[in-house]
Amino acid sequence: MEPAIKFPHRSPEKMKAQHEQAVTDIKAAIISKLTLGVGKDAAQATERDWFLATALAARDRVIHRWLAEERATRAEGRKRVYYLSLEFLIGRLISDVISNLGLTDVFRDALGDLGVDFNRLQAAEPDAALGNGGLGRLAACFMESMATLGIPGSGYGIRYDHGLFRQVIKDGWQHEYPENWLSFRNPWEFARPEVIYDIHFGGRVENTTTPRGTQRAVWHPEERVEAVAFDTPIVGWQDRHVNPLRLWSARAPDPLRLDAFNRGDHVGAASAQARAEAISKVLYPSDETPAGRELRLRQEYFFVSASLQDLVQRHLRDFGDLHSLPLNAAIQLNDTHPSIAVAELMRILIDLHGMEWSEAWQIVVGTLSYTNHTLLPEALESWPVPLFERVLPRHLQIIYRINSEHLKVAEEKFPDDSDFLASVSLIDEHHGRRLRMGHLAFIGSHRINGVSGLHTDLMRKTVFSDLHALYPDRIVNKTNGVTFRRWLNQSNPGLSKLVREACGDVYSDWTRIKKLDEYANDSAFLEKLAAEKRANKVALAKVIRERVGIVVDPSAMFDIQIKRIHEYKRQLLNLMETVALYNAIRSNPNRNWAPRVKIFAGKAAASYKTAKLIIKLANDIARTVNDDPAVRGLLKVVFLPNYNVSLAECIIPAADLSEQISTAGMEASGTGNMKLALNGALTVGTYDGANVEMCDNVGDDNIFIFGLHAHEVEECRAIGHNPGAIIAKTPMLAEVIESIEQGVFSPDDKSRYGELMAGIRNSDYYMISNDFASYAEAQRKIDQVWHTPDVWRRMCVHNIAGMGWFSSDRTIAEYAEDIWSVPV
Ligand code: 26V
Repeated sequence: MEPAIKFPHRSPEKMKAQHEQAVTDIKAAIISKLTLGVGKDAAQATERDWFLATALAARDRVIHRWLAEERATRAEGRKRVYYLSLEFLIGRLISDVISNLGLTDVFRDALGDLGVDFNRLQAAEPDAALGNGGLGRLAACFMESMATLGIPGSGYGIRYDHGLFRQVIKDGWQHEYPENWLSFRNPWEFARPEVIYDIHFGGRVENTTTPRGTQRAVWHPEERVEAVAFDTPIVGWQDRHVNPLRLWSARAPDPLRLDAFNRGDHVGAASAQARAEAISKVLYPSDETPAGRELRLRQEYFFVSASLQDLVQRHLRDFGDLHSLPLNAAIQLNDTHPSIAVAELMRILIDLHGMEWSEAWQIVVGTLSYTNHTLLPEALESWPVPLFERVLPRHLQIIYRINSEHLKVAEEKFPDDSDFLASVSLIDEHHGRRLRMGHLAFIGSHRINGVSGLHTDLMRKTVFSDLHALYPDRIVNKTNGVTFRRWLNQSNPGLSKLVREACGDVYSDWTRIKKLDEYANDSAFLEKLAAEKRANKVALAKVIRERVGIVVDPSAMFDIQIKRIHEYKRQLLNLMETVALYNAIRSNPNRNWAPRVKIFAGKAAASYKTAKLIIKLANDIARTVNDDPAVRGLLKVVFLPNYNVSLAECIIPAADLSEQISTAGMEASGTGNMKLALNGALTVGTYDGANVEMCDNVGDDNIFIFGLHAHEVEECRAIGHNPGAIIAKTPMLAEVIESIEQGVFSPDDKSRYGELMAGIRNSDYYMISNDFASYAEAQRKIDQVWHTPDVWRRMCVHNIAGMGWFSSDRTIAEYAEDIWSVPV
C-alpha cells in the first residue's frame, strides 16, 4: 500500500505512466545489482540472490537523502540524540525500507515482471535478531520513529556475529542453536573501516601530581581492542529523514602473532584475536560462569567507550568545545547496560580533556538520561567490585569519587541516617560489595524514566524510592509505543488499507486512527474487518500446518500468547486454564463451547530451567489435547517454535485474543499488548504495565481485565499468602494441578511436573492460584462475547481506534520534549 494520495493534482493516466516508468527503472536497477553487485545471471539467481540485488537497489534510493540529512544537521548545528542500547531487535528490513520509501507497489510489479514473487523474496532475508525481547524491539521501533519525526538520532550498539539463538523443539524440549544472520552478506550495512577506536581494558592506574600541584590519574591498560563501525540507514516514513544505526564490531589490533605461528603454534598465535573478537561474537552470553560475566562487562564497556569517543569527536569537530555538549547532544541509556557511560564520559572529560571534576559532572548529568525497563531484583545489574576493578580500574576510582560526592549531598539532605546512606550508595555492601549500575545511571542522569504509568509509579515507590527522595524531579514516565508502519502497514496490509480508507494517513499522524470509532456500528465495515481477519487466520493456519503439522480451523478463536517465556509472564496460568477447559469440554462436550486454538510462541533463556520445563509442558498438553477425539473441533493447542520478529508479523494480524496476563506489578510495560490490539485482537489481561493505559484508551468495556492489582499482590505477599487454602476452595484448579502432577500429560515420565506443581501448592510466588478463578471466569465471558460476532467486532474496532496513543511517534515526541530538548 502506497502513502495516501501522494500526487493529488496528477491525473490517473499520469500516475499510471509515472508508475510504469518507476517500474522500468527499478527493474533495470535490480538486474544491474544482480549482475554487478552479486555476480549472477537472472537464470542462475537463487531467491537469496534476488533478495540481495533488490536490497541493494532499494538501499541506493536511501543514500542521497541520508547524506543530505546529515549535511543539514551539521550545517544547522542541530542537537543530536544518541540512543545507546546493547540490543536492537530489528527483524527484516526490506519491507521497512521499501514501504517507507513509498515504493512497495513499484518493487512488487518490477519483481513480478522479472518472474520473482516479492513475498517469497522477503522471506529470504534473515532476521537481524540483535535483541532478546521487548527492550530490543523497543529500540528498533524508536529508531524508526526518530527517523519518521526527523529527529537527528543515531543508534549505537554491537554488531553481534550471532544474534539471539535459534530455538528448535525436539520431543517438546527447547534446544538452542547459533543464528548465522551474517553468513550470506548483509546488504543494508556500510562497513566503515576508517572509523576505528581503541578500547582499553585492565592494567593499573598511576596517580601523579603535576608540577602545578594538581592530581592526575594515568591509566596504563594491559589490553587494547579495536572497535570498527558498521552503519545501517534507518528510513523514516515517506523517506522524510534517514538516521544511522552504528554497530561496533570487535577486532584485535594484531590478528596473528607471526613468531608463534612460525614456531608451529597455530592456535596460540591467534589467541589474542579470539579473545578480542569474542566481544562481538554473541548476544547476551550466558552469565552462569565467571568468564561469561566478565565478557558481558567487556561488551558493555566496549560499545559505550567506542560510542562516546565517536560522539565526542563529532561534537568537537562541529562545535569545537566540550562545554556545550549538553546543548548539542542527548544520550539515552537503554537500561543499565550502557550505564558505564557515566564513568567513561567523566574519564574522557577529566583525564583526556583536562576538565575540573564539578564542571565535568554537570556536563555528564546534563547530557545523559536513563530508561529503566524492569523492577525484578534478579534483573537489576550489579558488578562484584573485584571483577570490575580488574577490568576497569580507572573507572572504579571515578565511581568511588562519584559516590563520595553523592553521599555528601545525601548526608546534607538527610543527616544522620545511615540506613538511607546505605540504600542510596553506589556500593551494595550486603552482597559481597557490588556496584549498583541502576544507581550509577540514576545519579549520572538528569532524567530517569519508566516505561508505563504504573511502572514509573512503582519505580518511585520501590527500587528508587530513596534516590527519588533525594532527586524528586528526575523520575518521569514515558509509556512505550510501537511503530504502526511495521506493526500495521507492513504486517497487515489488508487491515491497513481499511484503516486508511476510513481515517487517512494514520502513519503520519497517529491521532487520526481514533476516527475508526465512528465505524463501530457500520455493518459493511465490520464485515470487511472480519474478512481481513479471516484471511490472516487462513495464512497463519497454513504456517502452523507447515511448521508443526497441526491442522487448525480458521473459524475458531485464535487465542495468542507470544513473548519470552518467563514465570512472571505466566504462560503457566494460561496452560493450566487450558487444562481446565480441556477437562470441562471432556466432561460436558455438548455445551455451547467457543472453539479455540491456543497458540504459544516464545524462547526461554538457555539457562532458565523452569521456563524450559514450561515449554515442554505446553508441548505435552498440545500433544494430549490434539490427539484426543473427544475435544476435536473445540480445542487445539499449538506451540510455534523459534519465535522472532518475522513470526510475530505473521501471528499478530491473525489474533483474536491477546493474552497479557503477567502477575500485576511485574511487567514493566509490554509492547506486544499494543501490537495485538492495533491488529484488532481483544485483550485478556491483568491490571499491569501498559494494560492499565490500554484500559483508559479503549474503555473498560472493550477489554477483559481480571486478577489482583499490583498493590494487592504486594499485600498478599506481605501477609504470606496461602495457595493451599485457595486450591482447596477451587475444585477446578485442584483438578488441574492433580492431573498435571499425576502425569496425565507426561505418561512417559509421570513425575516430570511434580516439582513445578509443588511450587504452586507451596509458595506460588507468581500468584497463579490467586488469579486462577478470576482468569477462568474472564475466559468464559470471552466465550459469550465470541458467540455474538457483532459485539466482538465492535469491540475490535474500539481497540484499533484506541491504540493511537501507543504509537512510538507519541512516545518519541515526549522524550524529545521532556528529556532531550530537541524540536519535533
Ligand atoms: C531480564 C532478566 C535477566 C535475568 C533474569 C531475569 C530477567 C527478567 C527480566 C528481564 C528483562 C530485562 C529488561 C526488559 O527487557 N524489559 C522489558 O522492556 C520492555 C520495553 O520497555 C517492556 O515492554 C517489558 O515489559 C519489559 O519486561
